[in-house]
Amino acid sequence: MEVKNFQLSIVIPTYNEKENIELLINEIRREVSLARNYDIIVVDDNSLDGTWLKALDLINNNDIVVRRINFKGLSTAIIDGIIFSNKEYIVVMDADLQHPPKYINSMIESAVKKNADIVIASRYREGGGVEGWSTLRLIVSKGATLIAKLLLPNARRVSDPMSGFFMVRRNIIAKNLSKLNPMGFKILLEILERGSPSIVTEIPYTFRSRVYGESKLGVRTIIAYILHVLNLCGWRPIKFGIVGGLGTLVNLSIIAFFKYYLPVLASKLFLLGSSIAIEVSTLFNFIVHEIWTFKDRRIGTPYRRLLLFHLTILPGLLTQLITANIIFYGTSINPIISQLLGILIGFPINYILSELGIWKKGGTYLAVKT
Ligand SMILES: Nc1nc2c(ncn2[C@@H]2O[C@H](COP(=O)(O)OP(=O)(O)OP(=O)(O)O)[C@@H](O)[C@H]2O)c(=O)[nH]1
Ligand SMILES: [Mg+2]
Repeated sequence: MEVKNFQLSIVIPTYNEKENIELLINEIRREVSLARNYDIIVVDDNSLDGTWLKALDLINNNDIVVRRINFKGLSTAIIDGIIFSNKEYIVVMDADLQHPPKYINSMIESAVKKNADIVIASRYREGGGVEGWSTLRLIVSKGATLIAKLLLPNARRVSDPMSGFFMVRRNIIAKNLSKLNPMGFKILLEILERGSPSIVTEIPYTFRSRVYGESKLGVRTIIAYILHVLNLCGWRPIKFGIVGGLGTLVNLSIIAFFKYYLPVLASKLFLLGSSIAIEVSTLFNFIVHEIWTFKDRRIGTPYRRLLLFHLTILPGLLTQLITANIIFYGTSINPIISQLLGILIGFPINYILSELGIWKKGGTYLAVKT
């Protein structure tokens, strides 16, 4: 497709954005110069301030205002907006002027040039940024991005998987509608993981600060986000933790068995006894990870993974040992708590090495072009 024939809908989810929607629609009309043929779809969840009514006043013939009654939720609003479109590409953007419409022109250019399925407007690419964020807000955003990147292979491939400002080919949504579970706030993550896009590009942009209206971000949003990411990664870290706990039980049961039935292995030959217990529990953990935690990630030979798994135990154990000792000697806290903290800090190290090194994602990776 050429730039001049670009077919575009701009989907804007709104909740109590009466002051912003007028400014935004005017700015879109002024700034979006590359697409001649675009329409605007506002999806409002029956805002108390009557945003939908205001939007109805502002739209042209081809535009749509959807007023959802008894529905609430950002991601479902976006998906509903996309379903109303009949254009090849959709831009999704917030109503609160944080996503400057002028960048839609660069998104169109990038989509045409690279034949992209998704174009992400990224705050974290060189040339992009954020305006007016507190340090806390920056930490929350960076922390959330890091969690997504650790747990989700496609999120790892792009710089700003949490962006709310992006362009997507409508087909990606239409073809995968039954796979998408639009919970939470971050629909882009869902599309990256479940929409099977092949080509993704990114353009840098600067996120503006909100002038009118209130942010809907709060503790509930953060909890919903964590549940969303866990859902997308098949609850892998939780499974990993359960296996670790069971492995510890196996380890201790073997020592108990030796104590009663082979006392020599629990006294004079304790080094041998405890080595056997460690090895058996390591094998136990490995087998359960293979058939449960990472069953969809078995690429290459199992021997290679088994060897790597043995190697990764060491850094985790070392971290555990060092942390527990620093805490115990440094703060003279109860030794059980020190040990527990050691285990808690060793756990992510083990998990990360397993996720990134041993049971890596196989198959075709999404191509990121810039
Ligand atoms: N239709 C609909 N829109 C929503 C809902 N929640 C938020 N929105 C809209 O989604 C966009 C993003 O919401 P914001 O509250 O700005 O979230 P944010 O941009 O992550 O947070 P801030 O930076 O603090 O503004 C805005 O246009 C909101 O009006 C909802 O439940 N339904
Ligand atoms: Mg906002």
